[in-house]
Amino acid sequence: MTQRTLVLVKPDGVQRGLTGQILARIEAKGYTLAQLELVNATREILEQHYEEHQGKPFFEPLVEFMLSGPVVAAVVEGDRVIEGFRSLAGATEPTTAAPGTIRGDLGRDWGEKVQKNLVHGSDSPESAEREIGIWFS
Ligand code: DAT
Ligand code: MG
Repeated sequence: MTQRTLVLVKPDGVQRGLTGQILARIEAKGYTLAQLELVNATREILEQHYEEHQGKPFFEPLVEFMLSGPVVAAVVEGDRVIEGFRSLAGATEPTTAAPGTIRGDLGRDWGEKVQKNLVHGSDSPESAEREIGIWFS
């Protein structure tokens, strides 16, 4: 079942010079980069993108973090890519994300109110289509 997912390399990944490594892992896994762009997010984009998290204690720190520098937005294609990229990314918390995953290998906790965990990946086909529409309209 060929799918599309939205992947973001978050500002920490771009600032740390890890974009190439992260995209290389996606390509090495066999997925296809269908669209790719370096973007300065806006508050409006982020409030839509993270609407499920509005009202949570980390929401404002998350938006501020995502506004702190450019992000790389990509549409990635492949069979079961939504699940596959989430698996490649690892758990939300970089401290406990499994070694071998992007977050587990390249991320850590920085003692801040928001987890800076390098990447975003859509969590369902519905989220993927919604998020692709926000970032690539
Ligand atoms: P994911 O990015 O693994 O899908 P999520 O959708 O639950 O995780 O949360 C979005 C982002 O918000 C996540 O990548 C990092 C941050 N975040 C989530 N839960 C958090 C928490 N309890 N404390 C700090 N930051 C958090
Ligand atoms: Mg999520």
